[in-house]
Amino acid sequence: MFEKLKEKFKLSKKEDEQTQVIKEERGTAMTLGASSKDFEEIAGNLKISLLEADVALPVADRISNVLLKKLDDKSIRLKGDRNSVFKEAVRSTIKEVATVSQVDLVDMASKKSPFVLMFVGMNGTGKTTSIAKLAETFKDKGFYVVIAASDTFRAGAIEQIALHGEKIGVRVVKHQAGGDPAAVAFDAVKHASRMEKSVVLIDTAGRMQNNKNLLEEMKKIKKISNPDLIILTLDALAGTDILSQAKLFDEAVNINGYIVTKIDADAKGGGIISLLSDTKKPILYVGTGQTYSDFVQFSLDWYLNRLLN
Ligand SMILES: Nc1nc2c(ncn2[C@@H]2O[C@H](COP(=O)(O)OP(=O)(O)OP(=O)(O)O)[C@@H](O)[C@H]2O)c(=O)[nH]1
Ligand SMILES: [Mg+2]
Repeated sequence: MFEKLKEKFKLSKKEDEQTQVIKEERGTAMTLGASSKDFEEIAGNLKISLLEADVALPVADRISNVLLKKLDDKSIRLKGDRNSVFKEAVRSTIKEVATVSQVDLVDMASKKSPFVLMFVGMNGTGKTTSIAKLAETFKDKGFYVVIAASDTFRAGAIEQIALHGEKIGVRVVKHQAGGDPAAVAFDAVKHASRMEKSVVLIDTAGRMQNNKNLLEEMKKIKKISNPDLIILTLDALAGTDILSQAKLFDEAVNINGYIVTKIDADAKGGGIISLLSDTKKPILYVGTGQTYSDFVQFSLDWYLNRLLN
């Protein structure tokens, strides 16, 4: 990932001139000694690379401006060769615009029972799969997990989540297909409230931007189940579109955090940077494949290591 970005850490000068770009300062730290023109070229190249990696334009602008400022005021003083200096410059710049305070779901769940999470998102973004992965995570930590099969809309959805429940060994509360999804969520919360250390994961139907009925239904599920957090699943492959999805769902039900799925299949990786930088809401987990264990608690350092190394 970010192959082009790595390429563009290089200045267009000859190698012997380039070594002049870094000069030693006080015998220990290196500082960048290139001209403003070089800095503009570096920041401009970074912006192009970010756009190619699916970072949204205003966010790419913001990041390249922050980098330019850091280079200009020489606030970047790092040890190492030129490439690692630039890499660290890019890393610290992205961190400056994309750091969001992290939320630990397991920790939150240990403080409140039942801990209720409602999952929303567009069709096929990975709600059901992520719920299964999270169910296993909570079960492994000793929680009593209840899944609410509140996608009563799509044919086969109830059977799909019931099968996951069977495989993982957690309870799935379900009604018949076409039933009221809010009633299913209500029953699941009621059942869980009789158990200690319990977690409720509410699966919901996938909805498109233009589907008013399903958007209204989502608000009703929220009202009746009163979730502690509403989590939006986003498919990394949607690229820059994930920002508009995040805004749409946030306007409808107020999103608390994200799960970004399919990052194993996303060669670009920039959508996550836009999402964090623009919305300042946390990414809780990322999906890295189709099996239950392909699920990683998100941290920006982990992600940047993946992108830049
Ligand atoms: N490679 C990969 N595939 C994933 C990941 N998460 C989910 N999938 C796949 O994406 C497809 C859709 O996943 P679902 O969990 O059914 O998505 P959904 O949001 O519940 O879909 P609807 O209920 O139809 O709205 C399935 O084939 C999953 O196996 C992931 O992290 N990586
Ligand atoms: Mg589903």
